[in-house]
Amino acid sequence: MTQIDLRAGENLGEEYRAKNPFGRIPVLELDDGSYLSESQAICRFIEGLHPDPNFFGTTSEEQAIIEMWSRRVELNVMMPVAQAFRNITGFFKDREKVVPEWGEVAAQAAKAAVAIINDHLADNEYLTGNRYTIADMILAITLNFAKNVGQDLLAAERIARWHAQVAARPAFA
Ligand SMILES: N[C@@H](CCC(=O)N[C@@H](CS)C(=O)NCC(=O)O)C(=O)O
Repeated sequence: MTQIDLRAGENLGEEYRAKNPFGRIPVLELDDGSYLSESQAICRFIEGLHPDPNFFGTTSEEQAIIEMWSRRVELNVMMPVAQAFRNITGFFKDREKVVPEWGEVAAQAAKAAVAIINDHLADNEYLTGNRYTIADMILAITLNFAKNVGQDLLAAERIARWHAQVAARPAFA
């Protein structure tokens, strides 16, 4: 594993951008020397190598439902949380324009999305029903990150119940 120093902008240099032109971590180097980025694509590749246990679905219907939830979480929770973090703290002000007001709007958007998910969890043990999937992983990691950067989105009752269940999984810990 190679650590990339984000604060120093190592991910923005020519060497790293040859691996991922978008300059984001993580990147997985494959045996043939090619590179894969985007966390979900990397996870899907790993599941292909180790299909059991399954986290991306088996039937096409189940795969579609899991992807629906993964996309809902990434687009409606992860992106706003990241935008709030970046624009409120100015953490990456050396490389992008920071708009604090936009950060506040994004933080509210993340809260609103989590409230919708909290309602959904009234009738569902996990995001896609009765089993843990990649969609739950993405949401749990997003909410842990949010908490670490001062956006606590874990308080709602069903979110708290669901998060405790996920956090109790040995692999998650
Ligand atoms: N959609 C991408 C997001 C990757 C991403 O935004 N990574 C952040 C850190 S978690 C990053 O590399 N930030 C450095 C920068 O923006 O310069 C994924 O799922 O892998």
